Amino acid sequence: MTILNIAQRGEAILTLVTAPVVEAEFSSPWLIGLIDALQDTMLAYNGVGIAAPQCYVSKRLIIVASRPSVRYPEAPEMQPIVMVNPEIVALSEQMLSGEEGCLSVENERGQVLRAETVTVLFYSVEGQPTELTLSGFPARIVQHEIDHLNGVLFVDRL
Ligand code: K3U
Ligand code: ZN
Repeated sequence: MTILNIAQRGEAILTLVTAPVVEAEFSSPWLIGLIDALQDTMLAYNGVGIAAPQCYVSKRLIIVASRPSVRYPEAPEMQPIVMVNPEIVALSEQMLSGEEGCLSVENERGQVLRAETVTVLFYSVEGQPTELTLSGFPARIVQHEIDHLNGVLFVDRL
């Protein structure tokens, strides 16, 4: 098990637009090891998502792992989904405000307006493309994590 350090608000790494994972990196031991370590780190810090730049790796890679909790009792239980080079290809016009927190912003939560439904195109660790439509809390997590890939924190949206 590898627990990585989490960058905190104010650190430059969290403000960068990250680089795509390139073809030669798919299925590589480096990428597989990074995904394992991100997953271990997300679980260790009780997160429902994580993005590579939060762990000082400026690459377009996120994990989304919705589950019900006291704050989000209606959230669906999902197996963690690894998304390499995720791109939002459609957003609903319907917007929803909901509470967010972040492992990179200690002791702050806020209401953020997000699209209720998103369609996201992403690649698996092997480079297999998938398009997925998510609504509600999982859609919120995807938008929050893709923001991290573009150097944006939820507090920038308050
Ligand atoms: O808000 C958090 C939470 C933890 C357990 C159950 C429900 C919520 C912890 S913060 C979190 O999980 C972020 C992860 C981060 F920092 F990597 F982005 C993801 C997130 C939480 C809430 C809304 C949207 C995204
Ligand atoms: Zn975050």
